[in-house]
Amino acid sequence: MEQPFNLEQFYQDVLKVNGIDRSFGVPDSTLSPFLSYLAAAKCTRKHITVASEGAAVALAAGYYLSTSNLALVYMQNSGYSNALNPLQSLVAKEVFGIPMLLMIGWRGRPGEKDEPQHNLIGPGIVRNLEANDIPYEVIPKGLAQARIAVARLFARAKKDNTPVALIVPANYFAAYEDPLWVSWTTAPPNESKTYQWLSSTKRPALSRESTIESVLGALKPSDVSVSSLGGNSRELWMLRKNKGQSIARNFFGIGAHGVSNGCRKNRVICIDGDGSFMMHLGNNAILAPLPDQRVIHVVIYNGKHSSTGNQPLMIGRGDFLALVEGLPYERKFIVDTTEGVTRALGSVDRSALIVVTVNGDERKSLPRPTETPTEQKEAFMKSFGTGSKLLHMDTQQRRGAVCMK
Ligand SMILES: Cc1ncc(C[n+]2csc(CCOP(=O)(O)OP(=O)(O)O)c2C)c(N)n1
Repeated sequence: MEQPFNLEQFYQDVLKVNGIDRSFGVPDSTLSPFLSYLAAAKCTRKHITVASEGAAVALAAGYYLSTSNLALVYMQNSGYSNALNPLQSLVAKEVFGIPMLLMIGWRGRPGEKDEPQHNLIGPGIVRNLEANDIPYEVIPKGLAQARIAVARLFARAKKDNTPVALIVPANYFAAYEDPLWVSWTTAPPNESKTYQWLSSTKRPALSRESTIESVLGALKPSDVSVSSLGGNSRELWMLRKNKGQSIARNFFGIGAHGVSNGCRKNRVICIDGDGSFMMHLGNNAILAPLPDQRVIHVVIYNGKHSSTGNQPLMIGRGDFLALVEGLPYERKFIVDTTEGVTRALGSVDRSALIVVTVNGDERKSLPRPTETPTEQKEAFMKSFGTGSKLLHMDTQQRRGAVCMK
C-alpha cells in the first residue's frame, strides 16, 4: 500500500518539478497537513491565504500575466463555487484564457460519510468541473504517479490556456508534525495616518473619467495598471486611444496583486470602483500590507454602482471614509482634485490606498475595447518582455511570516 505523501516531497517532486512555486487559496481540512506545511515553510511572496477562492484565482491570473508561470490555487470543493465567477468570467479559455492548477479538497466523496452539505456538494464536483469544461484528474496514490498526473494537467493547461484541476480525497497527505509558527503583526500606528487633501468645494470637481485621466497623467513609465470591470476600464481604454497611446501596459479586469507578486520591479496601479472595492474588502485588507506587494490602489468613490445603472452603494461617504481609516495599507490618501491624485501617486512606491471622491458626471455612452480579450492579454504579457522575471530584491519581511525558503 502506498504511504501518504510526505509534505516536502510532494511540494518538491510533484509541484516544484512541474514549475509551481506559488500557492494561493483558502484552507480546507482535506488538504490541511499540506497547507500547514506551506503556511509554515513558505514566505508570503510564495504562499498567500486569502479571504475568498475568487481572489486566489485572481492572484494566480495576475501572476501568470506578469511571469508566464502557473500558480497553484487551493480550495475545498465547497469553495469551488466561490471561485467560479472569475473562472468563468475572466480566466476561462473562451475569455482571457489563463492557465492555472486548481487543487480541490474532496469533502463528501461518494462512499464516504460526511456532513449533509458535503454529501450534497461532494458527488457533484466532477460534474461541476465538466460543466465548466475544466480538465481534471483525481490525484493518484504515490508520488511518481502524482507527478505524472500533474505534468499531464500542466501540459493541457498550457496547450489550451485553461485552468485545470487536481481533486484530492481525504488522507492523502502525511500528518504535519511541526508546530505551526504564525506571527502576524499589525502595522505600527504612524503608518496608518490618512492624508485628506480635499478642496473646499462641496461638489467634487473630478468625475470618474477625469480622475482616470489624472491617474494616467501621473503614471511613471515603468508603472503597470490594472483597471476593474465596468465604466472605468472603458474610460481608460477610450482615453488611451484618444491620446494615441498603447493599451499594453494596462490589463482590463483582474489580478493587480498577482501581477505585483510576479513582477516586483514595477508599481502596479489598480484603478478600481468603490463598489468593486467593497466586494473585495477582505482580500484588500489581507493583501495590501504584504511586504512583497507593490499595489497602489486608486479607488474612485462615486457612492454608487454606476456601470449597472447607478444603484446606491449603501454605505455613506462618512462610513466609507471611516472604513478606509481602519485598513492596513501603509499610506492612505483621500483626495478630490487632479493635484491631489498627482501628489499622492508621486509620493508612494508600494502599499497605498488613494480614495478619490468624484461627482457623478459621465458620458451617455462609452466605447468598448475593439481588441479581443486574447489580444489584450497577449499585448499585456508581451509588455513585460524578458525583463518580467522576478527581480531579486531584499525579501526581508517586515510583516508576516519570516521567509525561510
Ligand atoms: C461578480 C460580479 N457581480 C456583478 C457584476 C456587475 N457589475 C459590473 S460593473 C458593476 C458596478 C461596479 O461598481 P463600481 O465598482 O463602484 O464602479 P462604477 O460602475 O461605479 O464606476 C457591477 C455590480 C459583475 N461584473 N461581476
